[in-house]
Amino acid sequence: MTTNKTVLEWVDEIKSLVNPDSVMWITGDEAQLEGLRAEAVSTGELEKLNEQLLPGCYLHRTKPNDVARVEDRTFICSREKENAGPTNNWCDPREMYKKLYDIARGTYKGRTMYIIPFSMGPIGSPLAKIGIEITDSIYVVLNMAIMTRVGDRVLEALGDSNDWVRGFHAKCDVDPENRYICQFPEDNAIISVNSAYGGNVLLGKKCFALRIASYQGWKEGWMAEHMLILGIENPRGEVKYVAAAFPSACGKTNLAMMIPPKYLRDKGYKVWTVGDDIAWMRIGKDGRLYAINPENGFFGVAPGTNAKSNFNALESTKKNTIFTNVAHDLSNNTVWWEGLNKDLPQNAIDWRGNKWDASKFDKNDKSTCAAHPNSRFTAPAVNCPCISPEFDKGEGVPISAIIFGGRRAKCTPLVYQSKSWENGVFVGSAMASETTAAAAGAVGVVRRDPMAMLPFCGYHMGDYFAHWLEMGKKLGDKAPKIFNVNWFRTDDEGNFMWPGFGDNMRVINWIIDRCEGKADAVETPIGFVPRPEDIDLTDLDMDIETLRSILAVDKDIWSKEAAEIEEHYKKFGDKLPKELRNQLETLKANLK
Ligand code: OXD
Ligand code: MN
Repeated sequence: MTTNKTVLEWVDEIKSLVNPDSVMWITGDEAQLEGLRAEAVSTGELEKLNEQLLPGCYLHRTKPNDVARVEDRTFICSREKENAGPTNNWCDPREMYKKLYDIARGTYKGRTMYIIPFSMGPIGSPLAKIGIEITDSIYVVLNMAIMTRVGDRVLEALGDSNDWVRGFHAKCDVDPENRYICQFPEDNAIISVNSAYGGNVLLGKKCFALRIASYQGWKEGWMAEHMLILGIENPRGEVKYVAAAFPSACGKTNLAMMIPPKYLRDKGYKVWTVGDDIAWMRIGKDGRLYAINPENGFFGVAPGTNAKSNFNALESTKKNTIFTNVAHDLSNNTVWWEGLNKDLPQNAIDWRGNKWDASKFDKNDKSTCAAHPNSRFTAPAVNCPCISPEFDKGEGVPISAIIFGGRRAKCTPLVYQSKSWENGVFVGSAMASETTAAAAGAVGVVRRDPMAMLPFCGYHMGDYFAHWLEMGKKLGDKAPKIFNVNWFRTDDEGNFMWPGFGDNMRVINWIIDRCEGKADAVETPIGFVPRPEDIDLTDLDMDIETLRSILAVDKDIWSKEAAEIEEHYKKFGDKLPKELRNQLETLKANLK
């Protein structure tokens, strides 16, 4: 426990609001967590999986109405509406506190109130921050114990400080009509009610590490970004780090854990995972940008994960993992999901808890799936075979390149380098992805998702762009170089033209060579694009003409793109930094 008055007062306030039967402080002791696992198994909240095949692993099912983040019920409750900006839902904080307290009042009756002290980032790291989550869900406690560092050590590190984030979660009746995920940036506070699904209730993740932290970063001069962090070791043993932001469904976890092609492995290239979802970045003493992954585990999408698509992610899930909404294979008490392998389980329970009929499975009809398309694994980062030796150190890793990307069938080339930091911020601000058949709604619709932060920026996005520009000024010539990639160019029949997965390493190598001034490129209206011969195609069944075509920048397509960016920019009004408007004008002029 703690003597920190700010903590004790808040805990008392929430306790008298929710009226629990009992209170438990999470200490971080394994024995305490083991007791909670046993309790959750006894109530059916968790099912214990095969101890030989999946030691320490459990299965959980959420309510069918509670399977994903809910952007339409997520609010940034800044005091002034203007500060939430045009891309967030906003509500007056006084009104929202009242509404949420009314919803949560008395709802812990008959339940335990768990108090979880947690650190985002290695405890004591200068880049780490502390939070406390109160919850009535054992599932939340056990997931937070994987995704963050929890327990007494955190309270010791906090001491008497008031610099911590208040996270309050109440499951209530898991009623979608009264579900709210609210951030109060000026109060360092988060309240989440009526959900029990990961992204809405593991408050350290999107709510704190992105929405609240992006606001803190703006005020304190650092950056909280929706980025993976990857280390690439060359045969001389030198490791260079890149951070990359892609919208959902663009393969962030895959890139974070990729396995290089054999010819590169044979030469001695290695890949190290620092993070797969979030990067906190600060300027270090030497003036470079340093990044940590504030998380301690992976909350990854299960469907599509297999030994070929992401061997390292699959390995990470083999022990001490919590699976949510995947199928339960009763033949050996393990788990299964679409894309794991071709052996459809013949004796399985689907994610809704019903017997699954493999003979009715149609891969184009989501309603016949055994696992929910957004089913997840919560796996400890230490399980990952390629976890970086720097992961736990806390000093952060120096970032050489920042990579943006999205899913674009025709427009964006395989890779290009921006012409400057400002130009790179422009590229990030215009980032977009085309919807796939995997998501609800029309296919091929372009969704603008600046820096992949659209649902995660805790303040006005115009101010966020200005903050990026400001960071670039501070970094000067030590700033990482900014690139854009697109693994998803298609031919006229709609087939992907680039193999992706581990072969993306060929592109990453060009990026690193560019950072070191070693690789060639040609200047185009949008930035520097490699010549086809600059990308190493060793052992790849791809002709140079195909590569040339996916590196091409089509002026007509880009003129339409510039017009769309102009439209996209309108919503930021006066807050759009003039540097970005100038960048757009320069692009238009370059395309003439
Ligand atoms: C995630 C997301 O779950 O970005 O990481 O939606
Ligand atoms: Mn994410």
